[in-house]
Amino acid sequence: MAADDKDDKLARVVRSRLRLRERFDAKMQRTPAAVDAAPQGSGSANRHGMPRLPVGQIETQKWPVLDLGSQPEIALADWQLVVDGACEQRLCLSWADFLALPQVDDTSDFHCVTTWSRFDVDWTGVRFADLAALAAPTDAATHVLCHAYDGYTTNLPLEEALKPDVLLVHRADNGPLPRDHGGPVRMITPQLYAWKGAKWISRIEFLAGDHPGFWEVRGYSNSAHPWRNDRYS
Ligand SMILES: Nc1nc2c(c(=O)[nH]1)N[C@H]1C(S)=C(S)[C@@H](COP(=O)(O)O)O[C@H]1N2
Ligand SMILES: [Mo]
Repeated sequence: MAADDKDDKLARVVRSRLRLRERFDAKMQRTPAAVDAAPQGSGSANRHGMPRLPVGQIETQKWPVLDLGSQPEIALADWQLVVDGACEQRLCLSWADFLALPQVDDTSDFHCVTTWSRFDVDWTGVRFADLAALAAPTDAATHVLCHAYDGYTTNLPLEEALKPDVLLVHRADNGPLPRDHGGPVRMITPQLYAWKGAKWISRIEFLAGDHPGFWEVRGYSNSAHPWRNDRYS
């Protein structure tokens, strides 16, 4: 790529990131996790000021597997992640493209709606916010619908998806993300119940409105805030 192109691209990504922050910062400050004055749970506060163990949860050292009955096997050579919909720049990332994006390590807790929580999972991956800046969602975009290789879908408002601990991870506990937990790549949403994080993620679709995903149309809560027992709708 010519140096000018590279500068242009970087300038566009920086602009896009600043615009996203401008558009969604206020909304982020109004999400359930940010406005909950009396979050329910036990234990000392996590880094977001929430009680470590959300109400109704039990800590487990194990890592149960939950899926729809199939665990797709995707060879890295065939893997791709599409980012499309209401955005200026459609992306279709190969495995090499994905690994070339800025990688972050983060440790966060994992809360499953079926009442188990796993503390301190070490993750490595790409921030959703970085991918979003590359794709540059249009001014109309308000939500994403995440699609997975097993046909699963789940929806998120952008003010949740853009939180800095929302990652597309390919490593967990210092090893490659195991296939049963969504490898090669899954999303994680540490401030929401874990069903909001699509395993075997294949496509992130920006939308100009909300579109409930697989569990959201089957009675799970759309907002999924663990510190309010916000499990079902
Ligand atoms: N593609 C896909 N992603 C998914 C699911 C699924 O069935 N398919 N289950 C969700 C649910 S209900 C939970 S609790 C978590 C479980 O993740 P784990 O199996 O790694 O514990 O993944 C979520 N993501
Ligand atoms: Mo779940």
